[in-house]
Amino acid sequence: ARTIFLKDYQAPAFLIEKTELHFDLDETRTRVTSRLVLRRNPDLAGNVEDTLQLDGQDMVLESLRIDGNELSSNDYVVADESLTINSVSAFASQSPDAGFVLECVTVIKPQENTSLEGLYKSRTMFCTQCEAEGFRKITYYLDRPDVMSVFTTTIVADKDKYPVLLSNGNDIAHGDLDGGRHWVTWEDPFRKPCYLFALVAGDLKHIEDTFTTCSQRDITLRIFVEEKDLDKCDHAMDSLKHAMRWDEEVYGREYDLDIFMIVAVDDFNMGAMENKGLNIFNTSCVLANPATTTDLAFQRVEAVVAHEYFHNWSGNRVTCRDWFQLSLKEGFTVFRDAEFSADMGSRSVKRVENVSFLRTAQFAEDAGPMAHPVRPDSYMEISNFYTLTIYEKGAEVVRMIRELLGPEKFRAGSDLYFDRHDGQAVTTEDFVLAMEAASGVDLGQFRRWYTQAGTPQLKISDNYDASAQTYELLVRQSCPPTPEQSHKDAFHIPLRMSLLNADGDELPLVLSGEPAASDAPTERVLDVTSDVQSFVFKGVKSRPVPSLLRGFSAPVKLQFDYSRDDLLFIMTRDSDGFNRWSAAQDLAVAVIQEILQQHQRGQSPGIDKRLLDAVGDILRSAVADARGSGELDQAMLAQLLSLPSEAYLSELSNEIDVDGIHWARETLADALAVEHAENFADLYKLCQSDAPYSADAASIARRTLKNCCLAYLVRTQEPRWLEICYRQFNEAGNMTDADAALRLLVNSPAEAAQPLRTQALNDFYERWQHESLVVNQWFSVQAIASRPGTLAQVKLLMNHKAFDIRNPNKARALISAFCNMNAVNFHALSGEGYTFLADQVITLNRLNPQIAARLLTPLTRWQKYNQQRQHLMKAELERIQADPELSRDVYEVVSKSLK
Ligand code: B3K
Ligand code: ZN
Repeated sequence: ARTIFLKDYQAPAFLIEKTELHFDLDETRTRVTSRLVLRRNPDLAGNVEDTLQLDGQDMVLESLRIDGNELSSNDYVVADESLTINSVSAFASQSPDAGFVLECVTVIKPQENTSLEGLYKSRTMFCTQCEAEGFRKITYYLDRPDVMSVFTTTIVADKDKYPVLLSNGNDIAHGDLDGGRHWVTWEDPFRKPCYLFALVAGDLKHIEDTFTTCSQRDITLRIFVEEKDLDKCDHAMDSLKHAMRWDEEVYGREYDLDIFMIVAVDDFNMGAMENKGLNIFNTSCVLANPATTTDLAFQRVEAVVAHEYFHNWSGNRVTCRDWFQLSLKEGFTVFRDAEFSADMGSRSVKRVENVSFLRTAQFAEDAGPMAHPVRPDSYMEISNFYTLTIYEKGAEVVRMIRELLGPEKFRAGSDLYFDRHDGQAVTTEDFVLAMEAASGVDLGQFRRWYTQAGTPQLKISDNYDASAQTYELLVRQSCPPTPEQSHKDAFHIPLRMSLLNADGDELPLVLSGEPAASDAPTERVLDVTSDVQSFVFKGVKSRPVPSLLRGFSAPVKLQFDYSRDDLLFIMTRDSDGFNRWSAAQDLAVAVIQEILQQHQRGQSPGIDKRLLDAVGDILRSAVADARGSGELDQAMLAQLLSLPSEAYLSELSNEIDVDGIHWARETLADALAVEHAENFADLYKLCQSDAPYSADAASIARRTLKNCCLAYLVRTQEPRWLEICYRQFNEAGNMTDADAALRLLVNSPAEAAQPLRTQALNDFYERWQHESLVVNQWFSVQAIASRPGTLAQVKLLMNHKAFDIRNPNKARALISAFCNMNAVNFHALSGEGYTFLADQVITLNRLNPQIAARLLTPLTRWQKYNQQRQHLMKAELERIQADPELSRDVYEVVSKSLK
């Protein structure tokens, strides 16, 4: 298969000034007529290109004209993925420099399009997904983001079946036709690349609201859904208005069109898409209602609505020159949405959630065969590069820039970036240049974060000299090799830190060589730039405990030889909320690893009492707070009481002991439950509330903490707690509490749980069978149960009438949940988990290559398992590789992971 390289980038030889599309919608044969005004790109010196090659696939060409002159089949070549016109000037009525009109009629079959890319049917509606390269499945075009055009779109369809016809921009005309058909013409005044084009047609209902912008313009906001979902739109609408205001206040960005629309569709490959003025959402990322939606999903809706909205500036007004620059819009926009969520809820909890995710999943990607830089150098299939590295690590890179510039200069940098490049398709380099120009900060070495893959390691040791009253931090950085990059140069790492004295107070930080100052800062960002670097602080009167990498100021693995007492100290005394949590995690990791080693040596586990006691202290303060002032952040308490995930423990291992990790973590959790049952019970009761459901941060925090307590209580296996759990399931007034209880019943190994679980699962399905998103939850709850026999149950569920592998949400709910969130069963030594996944990948490879390639991920991580598992995993990868009709998507992932 071909590989595309960044170094081969060339500006387009032709530009498309104007794009007029006409869709005659029909399930089996949709006719697309396009009228493009093109001209030779005048910015390319000496451009005399006369051959025009357009992208296009899976369509039938009916006719082709240039300036009204019909081309015959001798005049062009149609290949699998392109249409080439050998000589434009042979047909154009004037020089191609001055412009010409290309008219093209093609026929496509939306009904047969299971890839969910291009124009397709989702249940009863038509919709599109064009990013990255889906527009080429709609008509022949220059399908690349640096070709920006003004679009006018006319949609013709049956009026009864498709009363609502939408595209980007403003509805400028509409009318009825004979035969029960009608039409609408939309015009988008903003130039855009075709990946931002969208079309929707269906029997949709909507809710409407208005937003008045900072310059007093009234914007119409509409959310379109199927009628049955009209009661699930309010939260998305609130989130949208919050996001619009926030972007004005924090980034000075105002919305530009007069209308902003969101449409919910059931069949969608990812979360949502930021098409200009017409965002298309996976139902799972827009619909929310207390009865059917968990708190987590409420928060996700808020974040995704904001993310897509923010793209209007970071992505649409300023877009990417080519797909290697994807993180330009994605990394920046994830950073923006994370800050938005932090402002809407609890800042430290948001950071904790983000960092947990990053250092579990993105670090694992960095350590795997698909590792790539934030700005990749090459790809086979761009769809495979919508990764955690592009999104999450890309966001961390932007965060580090803010760390280095400070918030004011960062804002000046983003203002300059938007101002300089409005209406342009640019690169990550342009972003960095704007940040440098506005701040005067040199980001020369910092650019390596864009070009070098892998997770840097920081090994820090210290040295206290009592007589000189100096304290040295010796920092060594290194970065393991990744595919195609064996050697790495030193990164520029912002290391936010502080030093704590025995009372937990922060010391003034004066580096040797600096003048002593009475107002020296107590927190600093050290610029780590060399492989080995020493920072010596003076005037340090006693040995301090360093608080390092505060707020996770860089996406690195930090190693410092803290004693457990140091960790306990940081956990309770550090003023940095993130580091308090991080120390608690490190302590729990150390204790779990100790239990695991004892287990591996055949010893019975001894659990460090200091951890048990520390959890007791947290619980007692939480109880006292809940009885009293209620000042503590209950979401943070829940985080502090949650043990590191099996996935994170696996990421930390050189060779993953799947069953050992599960066992050790369960052992510790069970011990905590038994030891502190009374406190958990008190806190569980104190967190009950009769108030009606609200999705505000404090209520979510309270429910999270309550359900965290219930989880420990169910671990005690006492029948009374199983009963209470079952009662919570039955009587819950919202999905968060019902779902939490159901998960606990499904996972409990207690004998008494078995009848309750069966009853609960049956009742749940019975009650929610008409809510497809809730049924998906029901699938995934069962798929992640660590009990033996789960795979057999998953296989049964694949035949359930509510399951459909063509629907990505369902495939994820069952297949992906089992393979990614159920390590003990997926990695069963029989190999049956691997075979199961390979079977599904082979099926999906033909139906939906993007989803197939994504599902494959857990098999590609074979390097981290023992010989026996490696062998079984590779055998399944080879079986997939032997499929003669492998899509480019799956081929790239399989071949790179077997290399
Ligand atoms: N930009 C889209 C992702 C498109 C994925 C294409 N395979 C959604 C987002 O990141 O906002
Ligand atoms: Zn995005």
